[in-house]
Amino acid sequence: MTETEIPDDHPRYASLVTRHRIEAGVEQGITSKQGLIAQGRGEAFDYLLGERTLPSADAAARAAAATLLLADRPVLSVNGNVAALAPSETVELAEAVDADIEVNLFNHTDERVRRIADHLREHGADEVKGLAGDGEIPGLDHARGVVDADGIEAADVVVVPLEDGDRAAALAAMGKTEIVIDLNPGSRSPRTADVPIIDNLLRAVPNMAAHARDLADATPAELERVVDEFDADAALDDAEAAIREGSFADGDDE
Ligand code: PTJ
Repeated sequence: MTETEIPDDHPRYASLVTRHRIEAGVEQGITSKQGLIAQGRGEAFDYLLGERTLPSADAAARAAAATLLLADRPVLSVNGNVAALAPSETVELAEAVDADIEVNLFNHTDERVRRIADHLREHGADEVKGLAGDGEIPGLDHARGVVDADGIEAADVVVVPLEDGDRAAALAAMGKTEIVIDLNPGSRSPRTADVPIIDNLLRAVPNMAAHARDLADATPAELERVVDEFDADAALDDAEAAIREGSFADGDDE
């Protein structure tokens, strides 16, 4: 079944579209095979969350948008899963907050960086960083620490969807303000983040862009208030409680 053949009244429509996009990403050489496994983990957590954006995740997306609007050099980091699942949404978010986009891979190959950069350009990106590889995240081995000197290395705020815990910690040690999107509230990366968004990136990225557009005319003081009112620990606890207390009753119709 192709994405256009999935009936949109299918009870698991969103999940089937997501699987299709990840599969297509692997076929196009954009997504790593490990990305399939990561997707499966994410899907399990999303299922337990009820495949919805919790109010606490919406507050996180708003705080993330405010943080990005206040930033001097914001960068959106894109890996093989993000590129396959939400290329246009990522480009729209970058436009809404005036951020750079950088391809940054856990399983780095130059070929995959190039393919992802081309894919993002096909979805409207003007400039895509990550091809220079002339900077580093200190404390990681070379392949996992390679970034662009005028991109992630110089950024003050980075959005790292689906980041691994080591790199999230290394970026925090560099003094970056981190916004992490991850469906697992127990994962080390959202626990390291200044703003953890416990939501599916397919919902979180457009939601951040919508909040950014809504906050476009806010003063710096108003944006700072949005950031200050957000409580990262409470958001993580809320997501964990939703997963632990959630009902399995609605999800058995696959
Ligand atoms: O393209 P690369 O080489 O950079 O590799 C990217 C992956 C994602 C394969 C790599 O970073 C990896 O192995 O990630 P992990 O350690 O498997 O972590 C993936 C995390 O993302 C898990 O906590 C999942 O719950 C979460 N996740 C998966 N899909 C989504 C998600 N979170 C939000 N939205 C999703 N769609």
